[in-house]
Amino acid sequence: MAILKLSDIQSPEEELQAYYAQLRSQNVFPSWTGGGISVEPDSKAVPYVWHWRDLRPQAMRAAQLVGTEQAERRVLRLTNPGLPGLSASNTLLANIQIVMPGEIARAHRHSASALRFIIEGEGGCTVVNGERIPMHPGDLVLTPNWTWHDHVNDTDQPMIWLDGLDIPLLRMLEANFFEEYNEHRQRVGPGADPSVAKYASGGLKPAWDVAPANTYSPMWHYPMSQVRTALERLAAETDGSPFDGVIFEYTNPATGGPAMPTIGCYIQMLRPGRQTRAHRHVCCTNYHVVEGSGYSMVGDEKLAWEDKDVFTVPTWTFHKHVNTGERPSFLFSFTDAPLMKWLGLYREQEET
Ligand code: GTQ
Ligand code: FE2
Repeated sequence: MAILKLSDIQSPEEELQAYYAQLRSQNVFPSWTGGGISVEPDSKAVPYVWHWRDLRPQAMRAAQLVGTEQAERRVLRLTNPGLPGLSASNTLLANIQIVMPGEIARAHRHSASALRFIIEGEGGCTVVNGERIPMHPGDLVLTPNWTWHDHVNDTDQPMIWLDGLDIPLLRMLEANFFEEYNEHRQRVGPGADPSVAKYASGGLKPAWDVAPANTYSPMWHYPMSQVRTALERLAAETDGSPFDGVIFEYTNPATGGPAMPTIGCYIQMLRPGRQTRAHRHVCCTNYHVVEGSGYSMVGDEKLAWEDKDVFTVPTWTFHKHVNTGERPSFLFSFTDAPLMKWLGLYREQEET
């Protein structure tokens, strides 16, 4: 393309357009024409709910169509309609993984941090750096940054869980590494559930223990049996937060900080008939309905949910939760809030 000489141009508009064309050819962009700083976050992601009644049959179908030999991981990636083909939320994936009886998902590690929240199946396991972690519904299992992990289903029922990963964030940071283990499975150490034995006794830890100076929690398993007891004990004492009801953060027992540097994990209980006040904050959040029924108002959308559904709240979007059922509702959620807080970017605002 011949570039017009500025001296040949008559109208100021033509001159400007010719100037922009010149800049483009030099790989320079006139910043005043767009793409600058917005007044507040404007997420491309939209409020959305995926229903378990749709997801479960498709997970079973995946298990018929694709073997764990063919797929490094046989997972269904939930994709936000505002982020087509990408991820459930801006920084964090929410995936459904199924491992059938007798199958294994082979050992590997990656710089992406991951969590698993067990939906279905009793007693399969994830092996994390040689520790065998049993998986039961409602359990949270961490496979943090660069820990070896494989999943083994030696039961006679399918194991299905929700995966949360920070892969979109790491892609943006260009920090994704991945490595295969030299065998399909890790050798498993003798402990039944060592990180639980060491750290899950709330306020107690082994006196000799020097937790490794990692950014992530040394406890990799938060069993639902303990979490439920703790929630019920807390609910007997307090209404909790006006915005979230009775809510716990899963913490790193060595520091009191978040479970992983890029992913904060929470569980909350909403009493029957209760609704929370609306607020918004600078973090995106994916929710999983452990049990219960109700809806959440997220921006202008009413997201109706029931047992095992997954829904997403984009960053800086007002949301409130309503339990319409006769049971308490339990919501698990994971967010990029720890990252925002460390970066000094976190804000919260109540809807007025
Ligand atoms: O189970 O190791 O959903 O590596 C995506 C990537 C799960 C896993 C996912 C993974 C895994
Ligand atoms: Fe993995």
